[in-house]
Amino acid sequence: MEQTFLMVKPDGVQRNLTGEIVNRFERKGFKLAGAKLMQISDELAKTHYGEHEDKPFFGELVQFITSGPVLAMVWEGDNVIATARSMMGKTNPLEAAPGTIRGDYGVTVGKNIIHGSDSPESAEKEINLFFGDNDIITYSKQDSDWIY
Ligand code: DAT
Ligand code: MG
Repeated sequence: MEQTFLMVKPDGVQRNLTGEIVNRFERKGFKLAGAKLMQISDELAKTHYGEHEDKPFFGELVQFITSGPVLAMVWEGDNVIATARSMMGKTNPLEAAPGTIRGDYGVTVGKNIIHGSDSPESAEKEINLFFGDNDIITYSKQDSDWIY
């Protein structure tokens, strides 16, 4: 089944939104396959956001994502990559629809609460960057027959 990498950013952790965010994906019907609270190093931040290294906001982005603990997670389910992106809302919270995480809780593009992989390629890359094979749990849940 498809997996994606989701991360509650430092602002989400500080603002006590981790429970709310986990709750949304759990209640949607997705399955948590891995999670860890971690402090991202400068090196990991630069690798993770490597596609943005030429952007004017890159320095600010790296500084922000390393400014406090994040909750890194792997979530699993049918079409979880695209569905999680739509549950997150647009990058700029001002454009994110109400009902989405960024639309409900964010105000600025710099502090937009959550990261989510944007394609199968980035999901694979990001999961491998943040998690080892032993950190990801394969298990069955009793609700799956009521979701699929
Ligand atoms: P997303 O996080 O929706 O995948 P992205 O990959 O384009 O968005 O950018 C990564 C992060 O960089 C984004 O979550 C917030 C920050 N960012 C993007 N555009 C920005 C901008 N114009 N000014 C400041 N920060 C920005
Ligand atoms: Mg992105």
